[in-house]
Amino acid sequence: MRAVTAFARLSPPPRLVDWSILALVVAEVASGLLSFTVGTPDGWYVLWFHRVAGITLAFLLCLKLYRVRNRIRYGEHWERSTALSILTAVVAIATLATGIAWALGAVSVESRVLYWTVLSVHVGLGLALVPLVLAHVSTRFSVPRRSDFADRREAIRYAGLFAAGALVVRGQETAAETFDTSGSKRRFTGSKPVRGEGNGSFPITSWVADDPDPIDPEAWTLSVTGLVERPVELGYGEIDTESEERALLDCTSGWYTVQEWQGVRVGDLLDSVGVSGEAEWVRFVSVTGYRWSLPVEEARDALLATHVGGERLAHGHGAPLRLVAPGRRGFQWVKWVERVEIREENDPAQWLVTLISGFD
Ligand code: HEM
Ligand SMILES: Nc1nc2c(c(=O)[nH]1)N[C@H]1C(S)=C(S)[C@@H](COP(=O)(O)O)O[C@H]1N2
Ligand SMILES: [Mo]
Repeated sequence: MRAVTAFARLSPPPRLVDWSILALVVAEVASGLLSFTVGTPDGWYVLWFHRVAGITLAFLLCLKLYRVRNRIRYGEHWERSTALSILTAVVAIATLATGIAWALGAVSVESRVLYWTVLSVHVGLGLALVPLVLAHVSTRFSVPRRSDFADRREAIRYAGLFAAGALVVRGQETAAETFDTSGSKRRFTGSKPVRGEGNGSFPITSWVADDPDPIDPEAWTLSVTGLVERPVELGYGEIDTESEERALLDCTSGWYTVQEWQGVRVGDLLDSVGVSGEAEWVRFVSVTGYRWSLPVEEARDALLATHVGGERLAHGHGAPLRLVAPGRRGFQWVKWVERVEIREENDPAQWLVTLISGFD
């Protein structure tokens, strides 16, 4: 108990705690979503910040809950906003708990809530937290004062909290490296390995709602159009399957797999149609409308795969043809590709399209 009191005495002033919780929630959602764009280890710091700020937020939340404990326990001054406050606290704790459980390896990729991994539940809770925290703050609005920020002691306290968060994260990593023999090693993105080869060895995942009917390869064609000299439309039999590449597919729902992919190198496809000088982007479009664009130079190294692990692609994995984009997160590996468009412009609307394609 004395330790708790000492901890509470270290606490920054209540108004400052409240505003920093809000700021950290916003920073967590921003860094969490930004982490979805990170596919190669040079973006490690986005995840590092997310983890450290998450632990710092957990400290601050403890301080805050300790401060308001009597109000909760005795139900003093129950108002309509009290229910909102409690809901906000529950969702905040659940967000932290799912994030920490994931990082600690307390749950695996196979632990599902309905269809979702615990990491996806974490993301959903995190998104729900934003409107809750904003509503909660607006019912108990107290404007921050200059003196809240001007105090050097407070700045030092906050730096200390953040440093403690960084120590916790480092300690967890060291402990995992030392004791974790269960093979639950995460990538720097937080994703956990799914082992095996071929169609049956990794999950079928749609970003949101894409679920087309199986495609008859005989009735399907691939068109290559846009800023090219000789647009073409290829049948399944005309797709070259000579290029092979071992590549890592890392889904934002928290799993990754390394597979041997086989198909046509996009660079070879581009050379066969003759790309014009203004070309900057290559857009891959699915039969469902789902699409993603890559810069031309990067696209050249990508593969349009017909096979995985020596087997013809299964429908769920994008047959007859799916994009394999090493270094990109899974949601950018467009499945069921039917159009390749060479363009001058990038395509910001792709973000929205991937979220809504598949809904009628
Ligand atoms: C809404 C968007 C969010 C996304 C996309 C997201 C994403 C992630 C990811 C990918 C991880 C796994 C990191 C790892 O295993 O190393 C993670 C962990 C974590 N997240 Fe989030 N998150 C979001 C929101 C939040 C929010 C709002 C909070 C805080 C309230 C939070 C707190 C945490 C914590 C504490 C961890 C575990 C850190 C650790 O112990 O290493 N996240 N999150
Ligand atoms: N057309 C289309 N392509 C898609 C998706 C989708 O929903 N529609 N999901 C993406 C996501 S989120 C991932 S992780 C990978 C998963 O590939 P898999 O189902 O072969 O494992 O496909 C990507 N390609
Ligand atoms: Mo994904």
